[in-house]
Amino acid sequence: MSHKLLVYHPEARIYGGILAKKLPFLEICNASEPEEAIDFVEQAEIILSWKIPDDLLKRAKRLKWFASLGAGNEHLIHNPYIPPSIPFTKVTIYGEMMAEYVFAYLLASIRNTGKYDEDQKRKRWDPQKPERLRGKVLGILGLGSIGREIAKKGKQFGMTVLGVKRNPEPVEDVDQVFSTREIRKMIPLIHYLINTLPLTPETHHLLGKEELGLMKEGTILFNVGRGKTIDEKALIQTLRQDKIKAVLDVFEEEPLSPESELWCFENVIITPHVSGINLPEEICEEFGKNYERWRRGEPLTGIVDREKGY
Ligand code: OXD
Repeated sequence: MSHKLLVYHPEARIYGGILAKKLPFLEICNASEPEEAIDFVEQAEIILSWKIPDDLLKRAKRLKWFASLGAGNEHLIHNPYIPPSIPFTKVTIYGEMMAEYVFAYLLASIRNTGKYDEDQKRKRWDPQKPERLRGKVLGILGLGSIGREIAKKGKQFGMTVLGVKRNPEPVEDVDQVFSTREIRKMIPLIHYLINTLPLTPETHHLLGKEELGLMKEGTILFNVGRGKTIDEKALIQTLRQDKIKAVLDVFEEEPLSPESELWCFENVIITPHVSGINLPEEICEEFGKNYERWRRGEPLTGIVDREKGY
């Protein structure tokens, strides 16, 4: 039986093209603008999208599955046009590539790559010893698919891995799991703090002045989760003291305003929300496997828990 899939995304044709080859029995409408979807949406049983106008979504009266193209779905979680009775799934493949991002900057920092680049430009031979990741303490906020992949890589580098999780049960590759309430106990113990948290009412500004003030001298803070989980004003104040460093991929407002003081710090690296890359082949592979499960009536992977908010 053929099912009707609406792919709504600026790159819908790329996604739809891959899916048409993989799942030839699907009837697919690829749309980047509402006008392209308006006739099809009423028939659509599955929508694959991340940002879709309400005016379009509300017409999807036959919707049986909303498959998000993103990992964080705070903007969709309470959308009244995605009924609670139908599955809502998220992409869960970002862990490996986001771990690559984190370790790219961790390794560059520990092995002094910036210093050697500068030395080379000046023809300077200065064998000042770099450090090692082995033995360093990594603290991860959020132990979902992304946090767990970062933990796994941390263990491979011989690091001690600590983590914060809403329900602090044991997690593979994590030496000690703290509850969200115990976050202040963990922060002073670590060399690197990696924030992978989704945005929910509980995580909004979870890292504020006090938590940031607990970081020991030289700690590097990474934010690859959501900008609003860190109080940006408090972060700017902390960074002014030049005690910690930060690698920031997400911000309270994106794109980051040219007026933001964050651009001006020497102890900050800024990247434009690229730690998880939308790779259509990988995303379609995950969707395709889920579609087969859906067709067979089996439980789907990546179900969003709408109570928890992620
Ligand atoms: C996401 C993203 O998919 O941040 O959540 O890109």
